[in-house]
Amino acid sequence: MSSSELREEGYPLATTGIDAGSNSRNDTANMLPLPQSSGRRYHSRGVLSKVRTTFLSTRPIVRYTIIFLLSAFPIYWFYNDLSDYFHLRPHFPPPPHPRPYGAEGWGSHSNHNQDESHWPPPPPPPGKRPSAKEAKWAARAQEVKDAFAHAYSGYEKYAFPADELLPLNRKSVNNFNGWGVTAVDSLDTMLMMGFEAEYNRGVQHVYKSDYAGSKVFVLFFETSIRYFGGLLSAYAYTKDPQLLSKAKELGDTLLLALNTTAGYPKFSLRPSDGVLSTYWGVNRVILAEMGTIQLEYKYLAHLTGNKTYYEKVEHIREMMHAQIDPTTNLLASFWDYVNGMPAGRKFSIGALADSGYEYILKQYLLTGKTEKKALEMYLTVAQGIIDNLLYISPERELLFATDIDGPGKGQPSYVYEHLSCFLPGLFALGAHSLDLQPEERQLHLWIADGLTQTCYISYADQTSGLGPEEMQFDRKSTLWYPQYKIWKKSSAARQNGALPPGVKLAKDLKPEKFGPKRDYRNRRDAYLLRPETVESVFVMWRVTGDEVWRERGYEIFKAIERHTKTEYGYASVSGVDKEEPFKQNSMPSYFLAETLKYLWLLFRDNDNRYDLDKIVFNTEAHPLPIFTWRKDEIEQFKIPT
Ligand code: DMJ
Repeated sequence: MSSSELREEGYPLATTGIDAGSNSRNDTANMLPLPQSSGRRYHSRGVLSKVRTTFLSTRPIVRYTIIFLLSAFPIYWFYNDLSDYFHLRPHFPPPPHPRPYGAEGWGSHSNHNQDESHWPPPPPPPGKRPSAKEAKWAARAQEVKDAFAHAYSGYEKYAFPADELLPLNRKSVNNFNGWGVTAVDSLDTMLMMGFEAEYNRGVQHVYKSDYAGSKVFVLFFETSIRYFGGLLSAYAYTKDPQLLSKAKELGDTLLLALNTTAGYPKFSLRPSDGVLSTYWGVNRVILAEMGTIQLEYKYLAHLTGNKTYYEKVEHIREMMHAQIDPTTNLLASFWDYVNGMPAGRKFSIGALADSGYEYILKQYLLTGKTEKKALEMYLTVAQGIIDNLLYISPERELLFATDIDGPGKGQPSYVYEHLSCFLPGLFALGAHSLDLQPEERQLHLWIADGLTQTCYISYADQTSGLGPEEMQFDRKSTLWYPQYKIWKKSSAARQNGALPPGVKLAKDLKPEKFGPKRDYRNRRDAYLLRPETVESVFVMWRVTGDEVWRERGYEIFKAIERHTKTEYGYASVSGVDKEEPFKQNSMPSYFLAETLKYLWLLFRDNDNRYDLDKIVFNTEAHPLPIFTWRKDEIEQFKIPT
């Protein structure tokens, strides 16, 4: 911190020398000159001998008490001040103002937003005695909560206020701007799980952070989803005006990155002077980066009434909508931020594109199903995915989503990424919340089911029980949809409870412990503590109510506990098909923000605060409350409904 920042924070600054402040000079000028050193020594010797005589003349008990107090003080002082200075222990300042808390983290709040004043709803009233089954799931939810406590306390103790904990040697790393990403990313999880003291310490850090004046290059995408989304979600739960103002500061700062000809964001920006920088090559931006800001900015537009937020991100959605590839009905992975056009013919649902698709449906849901253009767009690209990206493996009939590249309908890579395992959750969410024809709804649900089964089995297949980062499927795998259509016309489809190819009953989905029989090989055998599979497992449980999803989620959680837990936190691993995977020195903030949150929600019963009809999770699992555009917003922002 610079000295001016310290002064603004209200810290008294130490002063030195001639400039040490007016008093010191003037007071000295008015005093009589003292005889120099000798006088002072004489004076102190007299005082000291008096103290000594008095001290020795007291009773021994008094003497020992004084000696004890004098030696205890430096220890106390060291512990309270110096240890803070050297970060030997976390600093726990008191919260600025008491926050209202209900039984598990939140309760009533001011009606900043009239139309969301019903949200979050109060915690459910204590019910009847839990059944054995309910008690089992409550105990499992508690295990996840304990895991969060372990991860966060390690971070807080050894890494805060840096970004992430290095879980093998209890060091820290500033890999996301140095603004304490784990603390900010975890705020709403702490509110949900009821970690009040930890939340209060984390939010203090937010108040002190200077986003707009930061001189480091910040990553546009990661900063949006982790920090901006995290602040907005914590605000939604607490209605703390300071959080809204920090979210606005950050939102305004990130808008600088949209200063390109097409209005698409560049890869990174330096807040202090607005300098932008690219990463993906000349004039390129990826779909995930331009399409993953609509939830956050639309919510901020609604909170503040500022239409710029809406316009900037809706413009990007419109550009994407207008440039859906007519051959595939998909969105290109690369775009040109000068001419605004798609660049190349790579189509994917994984790393470069994932949340670009996710936000199309979710912005429609977040804004109370009023933005019909977003719905139309989602249905178009969902069909594009079904037609072009879904494949089925030859032996085990595993359904997977891959990417294609090249002219026309392109060539598949047959790679299924862990990152793509969010897709089934999206299809399930669409099937659950949209007004689809029964046949279409069933199709989307089957796709969700089959894809999540593959994501889950990629964990169960491995010796460690943890899923690989990338699966390379057999090149004999074939497009799924044509097979589905054939099956649909067959008599088999008319049997009661019939399932299409790629979707299995739980009893028929068996792990394959011997690699070559799996239909895929591990292309990247790391498990990076990622959430996508448990995210989809959670949505499947919510949408279908089938307990099997919870059991699968618990299996995954146990494998995480077995192989990734360290003394200080949790660690990403490589070698998922080994007895003992190799721990890497990394604990990404999304493990706390997403993975543990989805697992906790999966095991938690009877809590309507997290209904999928009330909230929408941003891509980093930060819940935002569903709202409807008010009449004045529709007029002012010119929202087509
Ligand atoms: C998260 O930061 C987000 O979910 C993002 O959309 C992509 N994946 C990582 C975690 O895997």
